[in-house]
Amino acid sequence: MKPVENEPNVEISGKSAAAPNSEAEAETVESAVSASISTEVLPSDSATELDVPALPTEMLLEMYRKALAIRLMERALLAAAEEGQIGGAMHTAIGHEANAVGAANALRKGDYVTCTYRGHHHGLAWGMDPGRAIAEVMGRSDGFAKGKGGSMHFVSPENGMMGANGIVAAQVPHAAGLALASHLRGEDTVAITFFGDGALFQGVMHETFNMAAKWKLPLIFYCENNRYSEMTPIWRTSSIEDIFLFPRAYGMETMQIDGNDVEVVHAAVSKAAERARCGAGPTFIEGITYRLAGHMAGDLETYRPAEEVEKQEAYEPLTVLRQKLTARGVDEASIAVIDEEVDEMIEDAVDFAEESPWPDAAETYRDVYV
Ligand SMILES: Cc1ncc(C[n+]2csc(CCOP(=O)(O)OP(=O)(O)O)c2C)c(N)n1
Ligand SMILES: [Mg+2]
Repeated sequence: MKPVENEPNVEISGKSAAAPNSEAEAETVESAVSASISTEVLPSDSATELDVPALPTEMLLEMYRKALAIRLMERALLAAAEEGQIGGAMHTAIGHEANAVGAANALRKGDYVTCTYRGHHHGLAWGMDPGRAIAEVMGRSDGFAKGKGGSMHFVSPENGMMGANGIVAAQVPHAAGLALASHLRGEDTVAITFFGDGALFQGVMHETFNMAAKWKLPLIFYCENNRYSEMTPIWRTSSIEDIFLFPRAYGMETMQIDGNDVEVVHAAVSKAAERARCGAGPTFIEGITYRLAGHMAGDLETYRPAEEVEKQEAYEPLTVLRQKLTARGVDEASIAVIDEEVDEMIEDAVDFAEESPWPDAAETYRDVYV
């Protein structure tokens, strides 16, 4: 087990790097910024050796289209939030796209997903329509939950998207419930649950690890390790760097992979799904990734240096995908055509959402359990 490296000589006080979101507080986190996360963009030496078959070019093109749609939708949502069009907190998954797209393509229609408040990418990867998705985040009546769920409660059961959750780790036992239901009904449906590195230290994670491993539930635990919990770098919260080693204590198969490469994610999730469907139980996957935008709309990002973000931008999911496509003979012009089509599709989706009416006041008490 590897201890956290590069642990900087920063005194941990009550006022840590966890609350640096105002100019006035920026100074207090200066020391933390100068000793931010390791800027490695790839998994550590402990990364799992995985057989990664090359996916057909047609599939890669579809994945590129989807990942780009997610990216452009997220950028549009950030802009809308800045214009004051979105109520409440809004977190984007800019930089995390490959985790969602690679996983969704490795699973079947009908397989379930649950995720964090940073889950728009999972929604789109699971087939949610961008126009209705944006409408939901904007609180409009054409949204998937009639505008009543918003970003933090992104949900679309008809697409297998069983819910985002604003409570860190709460979506994880929900997925175990879905996996248990599938098991009890004798179905071969798999559930996958996405969570962040920060969720790993919630008690409910460990209760779920134990139960899922003991009952051999058809469940995939997928940690999108972006190495920050809100504004706190991972070295402040974890005693070891390779967090995929934690669930091994529960007798679970684990993998640490490159979460910025759709083919690697696809290979890992395919393997985990195969195990789940044949009754071999859950698998824990740690996808190393990076959040290129702030933790949420309005984040001043005073807790990390710009150079760190720049370094990660050189190895982000869309760049990796474009390089793969070029290496397989897809020319720049064909990629530019896709870029234009997806751009237009997201512009239309934004227009649709903006034109969608506000929910009727009478909706307030509908769909509410008493
Ligand atoms: C139970 C609970 N505690 C604290 C919070 C406040 N909070 C919101 S996001 C977050 C950080 C989570 O980090 P991570 O799991 O790494 O996910 P990321 O945001 O990096 O995707 C925290 C602590 C919360 N929402 N729920
Ligand atoms: Mg995180």
